[in-house]
Amino acid sequence: MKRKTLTQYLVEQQREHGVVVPEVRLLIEVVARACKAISHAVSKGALGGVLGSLGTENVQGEVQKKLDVMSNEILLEANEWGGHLAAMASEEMETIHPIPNRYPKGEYLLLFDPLDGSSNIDVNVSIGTIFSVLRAHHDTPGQPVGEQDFMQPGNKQVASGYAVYGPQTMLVITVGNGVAGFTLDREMGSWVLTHEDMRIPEDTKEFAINMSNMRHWAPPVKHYIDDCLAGKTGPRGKDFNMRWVASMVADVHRILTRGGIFMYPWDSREPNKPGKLRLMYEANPMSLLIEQAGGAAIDGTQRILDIQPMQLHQRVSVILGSKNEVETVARYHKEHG
Ligand code: AHM
Ligand code: MG
Repeated sequence: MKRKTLTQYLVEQQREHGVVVPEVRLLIEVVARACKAISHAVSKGALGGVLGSLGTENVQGEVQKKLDVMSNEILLEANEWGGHLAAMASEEMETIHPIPNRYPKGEYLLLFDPLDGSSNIDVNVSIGTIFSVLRAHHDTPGQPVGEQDFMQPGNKQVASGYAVYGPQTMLVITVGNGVAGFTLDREMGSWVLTHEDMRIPEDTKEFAINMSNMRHWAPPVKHYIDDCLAGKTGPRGKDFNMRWVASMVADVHRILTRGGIFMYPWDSREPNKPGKLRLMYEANPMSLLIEQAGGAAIDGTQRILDIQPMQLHQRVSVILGSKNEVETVARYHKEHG
């Protein structure tokens, strides 16, 4: 059987479903090409001198790894010249990156977490790149695009996706018509459609959460996990299994493949922050994928995709995955409310 490539998939989405315009097709292909370059650097590891830290900090005060910075540069460089973007924003940059004047500008905005799961880089565990695409509703021609143009809820995303650098390198995307997964054929250098129409089972017996934070959780989350741990004879009536990779891409990829629930909830270590993960670079793109695959994504009480962002680097509590399980967690929040 001859398999489809990413280009074929996108052309079909454009022709048969009308969900992709040529600029977005180009945009996704360019992002995919950048992910190929990142994958190449990641796979070299110590041989390529890419492991370890740089000694610098990003805007959130996190120590940057060499690969965080390299991946950010690869994505910026790859996406600057194509003429399809107005500006970019990244977890690793303090403010937005408008397209330089030497290049033509387009109407789309690209946001990314260039290398997610940084704590796993040096230990050879799966990491990834997450991206989100918005349209710049920019009605003041001549005026440069500003941060304000990015302040759109996740339900306005035109496309989103991630690349996971694991035993295989895969690209998983949505352009608003379901979720498709591509595997990188390294010899051919092409993305091949291997996971058509990915769907998340509605029920699950598997959760992903960093259990070491248990004592800091809010009561509804603590109560929910306690009930899962109680197993067959407890209130949930079934035994649960647990997985935590500590790379959101890898944890979400597992859920897209076999169901489950992923949680990075608010906790009292940083009471003034709504959570650890970032709304614009992590929660929104992943929530769109999860919903497009039949799952659900909330912050505890509210649909993540409906949150109106106030800041580029805004954080959020994240609960996503199998639909019925996410609804169960929402119920625990209501009951404690
Ligand atoms: P990063 O973008 O700096 O890599 O941080 C995000 C990561 C997620 O991929 C993952 O779910 C979480 O942080 C892991 O956090 P922890 O180390 O607290 O388990
Ligand atoms: Mg991240």
